[in-house]
Amino acid sequence: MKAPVRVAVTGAAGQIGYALLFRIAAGDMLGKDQPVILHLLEITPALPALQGVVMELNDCAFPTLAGVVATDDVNVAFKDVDYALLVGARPRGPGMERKDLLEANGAIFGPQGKALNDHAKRDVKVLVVGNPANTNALIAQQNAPDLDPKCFTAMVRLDHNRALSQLAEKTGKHTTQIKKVTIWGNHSSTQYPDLHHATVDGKPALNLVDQAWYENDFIPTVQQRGAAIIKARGASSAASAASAAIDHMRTWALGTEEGDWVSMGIPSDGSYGIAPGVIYGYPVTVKDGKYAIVQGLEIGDFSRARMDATDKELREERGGVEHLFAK
Ligand code: NAX
Repeated sequence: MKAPVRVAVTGAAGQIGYALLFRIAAGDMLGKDQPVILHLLEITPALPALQGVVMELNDCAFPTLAGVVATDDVNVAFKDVDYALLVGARPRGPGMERKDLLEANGAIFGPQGKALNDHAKRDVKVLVVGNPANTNALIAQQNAPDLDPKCFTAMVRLDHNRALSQLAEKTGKHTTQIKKVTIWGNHSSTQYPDLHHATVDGKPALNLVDQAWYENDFIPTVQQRGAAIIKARGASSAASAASAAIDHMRTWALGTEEGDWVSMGIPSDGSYGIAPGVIYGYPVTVKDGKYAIVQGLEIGDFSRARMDATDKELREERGGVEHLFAK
C-alpha cells in the first residue's frame, strides 16, 4: 500500500455525494493500492446527515479508507488535500435568473477557491461538478492566485460518457470500442458533442451513421440528457455523475489510454480559436498527472459554428462573474 492521499468532497451529504464517496473509499478512483483520507464538507444544517454517511463509510470497512474528516469549515476541509471534488452548489430556484444563480454560486466558489489557495497541496487537482460547473471552476480558480490555473477543471466527462453510450447503442458496439469522442465547451445545452474524429471499432464513426441522425438525434440527445433523466427519475443524474467524476479524476491521476483521449473542462489557452481563460471542454490526453489539449484536429464549418456558440456562452457567463475575481 502507498501512503494515503487526501481527497476533499463538498456537498458530501447530497445525492451525488452518496453515490461518490463509497466508490472513492473503495479505491475505484485512484486504485486499490492507494489509501485515501476523505475530507467531507457540508453546510452546517447538513452535518447530522453527513454524520450518518460517515457511519456508513466506516461500516464498509474498506481496506483503502484511511480516515474521514467531516466538517462545515472550508479551511479544515481543504487542509493539505491532493484532490478536491467540488460537488455542492446552489441550485437554480423558482424564478431565479442566470445572473442570480452565478452570484449565489460565486458566494460558494470564491471562498472555496481562496481556501484551496491557502491550504491545499500546491499540485492539487480540483474538479468542479456543481453547476454551472465551468464558470464555478473559473470563479474558484480566480480566487486562488497562488495555485497554477491548470489545477482547476470542470466536468464534461458525463457528457462524454453519454455520447459514448448513445453511439454504442446506435452502432451495436460496446463503448470500449469507441475512441476519440469530444465534448467541446460548456456543460450546458450549448455543449458540442463532436464525432468527426471518433472511431467505432477502428472505422470513422460518421461513416457508420447518417448525418441526419448525428445532427437531429445524437447531438440534442446528449445535450438534453440531464433533463431527460430528471423527467424519468424525478431527480437529477447522481450515480452517472458520480461515476463520471471518478473517471475524470482517475484519468487525470493515472493517464489516458494510448490512441484515445477524453474530454475535460480546462482553462483555454486559445487553442482552436477559443477565448483564452474560459474553462472550456477540450479533447485531452494525460500523462504523469498533466493534461494536454489534443492539437491539429481539422475543424470544419459545422463544428466551428457550434464551438463558437458554446464559447460565446462561456464568455457571457464570465462577464457576469468577473467582479467576484480576487484582484
Ligand atoms: P444535492 O442537492 O443532492 O446535494 C448538494 C449538497 O451540497 C447538499 O447536501 C448541500 O447541503 C451541499 N452544499 C450546498 N452548498 C454547499 C457549500 N457551500 N459547501 C458544502 N456543501 C454545500 O445535489 P446533487 O444532486 O448532489 O448535485 C450537486 C451538483 O452537481 C448540482 O449543482 C448539480 O447541478 C450538479 N451536476 C453536475 C453535473 C455535471 O455533469 N457537471 C451532472 C449532475 C449534476 O446535475
